[in-house]
Amino acid sequence: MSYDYDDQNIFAKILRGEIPNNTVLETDHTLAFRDLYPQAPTHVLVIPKGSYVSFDHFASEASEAEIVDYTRAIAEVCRMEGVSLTAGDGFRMISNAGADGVQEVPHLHVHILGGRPMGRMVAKAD
Ligand code: DGP
Repeated sequence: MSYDYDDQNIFAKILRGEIPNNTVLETDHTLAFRDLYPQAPTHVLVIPKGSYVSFDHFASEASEAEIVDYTRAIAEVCRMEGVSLTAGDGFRMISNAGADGVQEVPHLHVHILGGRPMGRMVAKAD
């Protein structure tokens, strides 16, 4: 079975410049921008420019250049935002996938959250 990518998702539109974003960092293969509905003092979304639905899709099919670029960009965002362990007090990184992961936007993104203690890792489902 292959991964199904919907190119009408909101982050695909951001990548095509069809809707605006508040960019934090752009590299060859990666875009980082502020979440529209921040849940912490730092809340940045980091996405690959390639068409990947989820982290497992990216990890299995992206090129090594994309994977290196994406991983390094995440570290750079943490440093720039002052939440890395070299520059601050830490962060939480979340990547939701699919229905059980409660993923709203079907383009791979990691949330970088910081600037306050994040509390428990996972809330109990109802
Ligand atoms: P997730 O549930 O992991 O798929 O989170 C999607 C996140 O995307 C959510 O925190 C809100 C954010 N978001 C949704 N639409 C937009 C948008 O148009 N611009 C930005 N910057 N963020 C958005």
